[in-house]
Amino acid sequence: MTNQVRRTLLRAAAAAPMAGAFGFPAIVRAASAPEFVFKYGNNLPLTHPLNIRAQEAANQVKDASKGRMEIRIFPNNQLGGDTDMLAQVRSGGIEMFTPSSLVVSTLAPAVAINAVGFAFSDYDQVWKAMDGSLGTFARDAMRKAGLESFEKMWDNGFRQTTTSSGPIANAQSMKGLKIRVPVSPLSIDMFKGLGAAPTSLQFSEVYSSLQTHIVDAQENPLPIVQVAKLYEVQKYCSLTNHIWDGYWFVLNPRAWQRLPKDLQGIASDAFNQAAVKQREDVAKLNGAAVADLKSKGLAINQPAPDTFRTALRQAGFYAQWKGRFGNQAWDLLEQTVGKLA
Ligand code: X2X
Repeated sequence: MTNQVRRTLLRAAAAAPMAGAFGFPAIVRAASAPEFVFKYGNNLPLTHPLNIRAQEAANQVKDASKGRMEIRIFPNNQLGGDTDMLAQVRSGGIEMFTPSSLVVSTLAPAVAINAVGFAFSDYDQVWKAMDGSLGTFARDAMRKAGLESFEKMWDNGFRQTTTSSGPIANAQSMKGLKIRVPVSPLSIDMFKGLGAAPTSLQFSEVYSSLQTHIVDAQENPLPIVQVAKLYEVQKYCSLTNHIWDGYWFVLNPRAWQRLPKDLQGIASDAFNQAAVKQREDVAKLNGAAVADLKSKGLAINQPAPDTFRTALRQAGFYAQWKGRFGNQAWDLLEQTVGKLA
């Protein structure tokens, strides 16, 4: 029994001196049960800033709502992989989920617009776009596909390439590389455009598929290479910076609409504030990650970005995806990053 439960029981006992051993649990439940319980699933280990800040936000919601609302976190693919959680949050099996926009794009293709290869050059550009009209555009597209979302996006990071086979020095080194990418048509297409042999797998499969050499490479931001311990099953890390990726905090729309306005306000304030702090955490981790991963045995190199962009242009990648995303999304992206195609 936790201290909290013990105290609650004692308080209930004091308030109901006549209750027998049997009536007692019912009184406890009535006194302490939250009116709204939201289950929140994600794909990352508890040590990632996404989980640390989400837990803080959940605590804040519990306090500010005086216990009326509780958010229970299920980290690390406990409820299934991304594809499963995306289905659950749409059906209402869970109320909250943080998919990468790459993953949302299987449902609402235009939402992956932030992940166009080599579009963003730095975080100033990223947050200007995602806190501005590109973010609004993506949230509208998700709403049309049956998902509410909080306003602030959470950071995953600039994606880097790790391999067990050799460093990526330029676009040539991608030739034939067996690389795992998320379940995302954009990622598959981009790596095909670079001449690699990409395979889509959910994140829950990544460590084991690298370990058993089903694939030789994967690509993720450095904090994920750290917290998921991918350095144990990879030798090289090339700072390709090919995609900027972030997490949308999505909600089941019916569960969201059932929440009274005051609780909606408490929850969105808590999670939007937590998102901003989480972005700072990831920035700090990025600053220290190269040294840390070197000390864990990864050989790190910095390829020049130009050969990649050129290879993608020649493969027709930008022209094709401009068509697939549509002019509105593409123009909004180019407003921040400049001409791509
Ligand atoms: O699956 C991945 O690689 C991850 C963890 O970055 C995403 O959620 C897209």
